[in-house]
Amino acid sequence: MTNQPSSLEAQLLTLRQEGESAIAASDNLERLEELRVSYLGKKGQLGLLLRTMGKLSAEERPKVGAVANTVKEAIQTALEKQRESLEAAKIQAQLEAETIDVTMPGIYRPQGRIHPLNGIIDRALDIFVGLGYTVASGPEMETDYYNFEALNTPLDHPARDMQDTFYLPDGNLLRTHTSSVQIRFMEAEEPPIRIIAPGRVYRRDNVDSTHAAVFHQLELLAVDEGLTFTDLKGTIKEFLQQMFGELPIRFRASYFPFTEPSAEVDLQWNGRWLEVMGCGMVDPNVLKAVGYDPEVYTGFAAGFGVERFAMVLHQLDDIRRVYTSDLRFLRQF
Ligand code: 2U9
Repeated sequence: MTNQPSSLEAQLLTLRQEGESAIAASDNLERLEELRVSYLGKKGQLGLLLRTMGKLSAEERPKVGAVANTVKEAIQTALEKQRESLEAAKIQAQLEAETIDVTMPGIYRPQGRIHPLNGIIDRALDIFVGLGYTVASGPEMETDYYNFEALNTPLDHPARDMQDTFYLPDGNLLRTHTSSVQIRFMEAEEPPIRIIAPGRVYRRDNVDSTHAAVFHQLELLAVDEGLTFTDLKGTIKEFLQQMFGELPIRFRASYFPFTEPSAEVDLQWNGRWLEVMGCGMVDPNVLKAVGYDPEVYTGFAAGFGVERFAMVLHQLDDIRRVYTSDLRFLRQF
């Protein structure tokens, strides 16, 4: 029996010192885990020392046992403390590496704009989609049948003069209106139909400030049981009001081969009557051509020139301005 600490107690205290300094010196979480296993693991150094406790006297054993507990707790505390500080350092390093300098100048991207023609088309489509219409499209190269025959305009019809176009060597042509889209749609589907067809069309025309050989049209078509001229008038009134505002409009009798009766629509714009659209009830011959029974179904149709709308709404003096891609002009929209 001696008051000197047993050699086991000394070894335990040395282990504590070594452990604490090794833990404090570890600089990453993987190394820290290795140290935990090495000191406190099943086959760790502390366990190894404790296995020799059996050799101690009954008097020494509880004392050394208490020391062993403090050593274990001290190492555990040191591990915990170091883990917290390593984790905090890791997050800090990540934050620093990923820092965004909000004062850095941005990458300049020139802002694009909507072309005035597309602007008109977009607005018109929005209005008609709001009225339950869907958008349809078709080829710009057409057969004589879809562009003329099916639209009640046979080869000897006088209206062909006004819609002279560009003919291809194979006998096909460049469409003079988007009405051929509606014929194709009706052939493929059954009523009820509510469609709108925007697109590029062609005319053999002398180019001047109000005419172009290539321009854009937007046509609508509704076919259903019981549609009347009143439905046509209401639809056009709603459309023109959303497009131009609450202005007076009037319907004037007119003629188109594919509608009967037909009308031109005028809008009172800046105090003057301005012709803005054509329309009519779909001719029974057109319904027959696509296999619909005109005794069961009626339809109405209307069309307008996109360039003309753009010229009115933006006060343009010359149709050619919308084709020349002059940025000084286009930047104004
Ligand atoms: C089908 C049946 C009938 C479409 C219509 C007009 C009247 C019209 C012009 C306005 C100015 C063309 O751009 S413009 O030159 N359009 O006046 N269009 S009725 O009638 C149809 C369409 C399809 C199956």
